[in-house]
Amino acid sequence: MKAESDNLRDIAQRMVTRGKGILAADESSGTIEKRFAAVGVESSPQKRREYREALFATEEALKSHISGVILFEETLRQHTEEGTPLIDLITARKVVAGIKVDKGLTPLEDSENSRETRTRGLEGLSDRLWDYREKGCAFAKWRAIFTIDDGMPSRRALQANADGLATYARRCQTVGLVPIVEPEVLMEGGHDITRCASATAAALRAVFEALTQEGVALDAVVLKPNMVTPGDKCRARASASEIAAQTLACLRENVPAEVAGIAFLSGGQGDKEATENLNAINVLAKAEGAPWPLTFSFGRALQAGALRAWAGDSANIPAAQTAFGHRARMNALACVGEWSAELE
Ligand code: 5MM
Repeated sequence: MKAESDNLRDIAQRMVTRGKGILAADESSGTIEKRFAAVGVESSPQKRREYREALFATEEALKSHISGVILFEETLRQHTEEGTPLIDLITARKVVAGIKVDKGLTPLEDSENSRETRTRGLEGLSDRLWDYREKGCAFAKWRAIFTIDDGMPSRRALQANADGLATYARRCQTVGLVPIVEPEVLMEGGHDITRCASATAAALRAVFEALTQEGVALDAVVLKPNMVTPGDKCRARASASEIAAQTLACLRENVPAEVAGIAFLSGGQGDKEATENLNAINVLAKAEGAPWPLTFSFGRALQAGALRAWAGDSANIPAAQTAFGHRARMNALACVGEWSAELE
């Protein structure tokens, strides 16, 4: 029988298979409500099931371009009309299923700045992890966020969130689940790309220090960071090649080579924009070398077209699947630096 550590490494390797990426479909109730409202759909358990079932049943996308799917807890309990658990649609296509296990954000205690947060969810986590594993999950996800502004991210926010991520990651590995570690430096703000690079570096340094102290096996961790970009309100925009150069430099300096792989979040970038940036990162990584696979774990940038095409009408499911399949293929090409605008 394989040792648990070999199993964890195998799962992590599957999650970052070259030429594939992860679908983040783990929007919590509040977030999916906002996403649905943007296309005029009222969120209900039935609508959430219909939409997510459509994504998971997109045969070609899941078989060829998707390595893993992150679920929200509710989805783990949902079934198709025929009674098949939704998670089976994923695993039947040899895609790894995982789950968001954090419980969202809460204001950071003792912080001078009321906008800083830490992530909740450690209480009772180990019991929940055993349960998720039994229900077919092979990995978990925990997201911490960092805001850029005067004095932010503060030392305290960096430390508290890094500690939370490390405790979560250690508990995951003890239970036999691969942790996705997601320290997201938010794109909101007027900061320039250099400021994003220094905040991202500070977040990554704090996270890897905490993971190491906690004894987390880095070869069984998937890192889900932001790309290094200017803030959304910054006038000085950056080209894809500048974003790629800044992102790779920041990762090289702050992410140990043992980490199994890097799966970027999209963070509010447009869908084609995120694909173009991911492609530029991989073109550069091919030229200069990088120790990890560099792939995607997009939510919005993978689903925007599908959501618009579906717009809450079951008659539109084939169109939504076509849109999702296309986006997944474009991002899969970007993971190996083979995307080009003409393919759109
Ligand atoms: C899909 O959304 C995930 C859950 O978000 P909430 O807890 O806010 O509901 C989120 O963690 C997501 O996986 C990441 O932010 C990446 O998604 P984007 O849209 O930034 O690629």
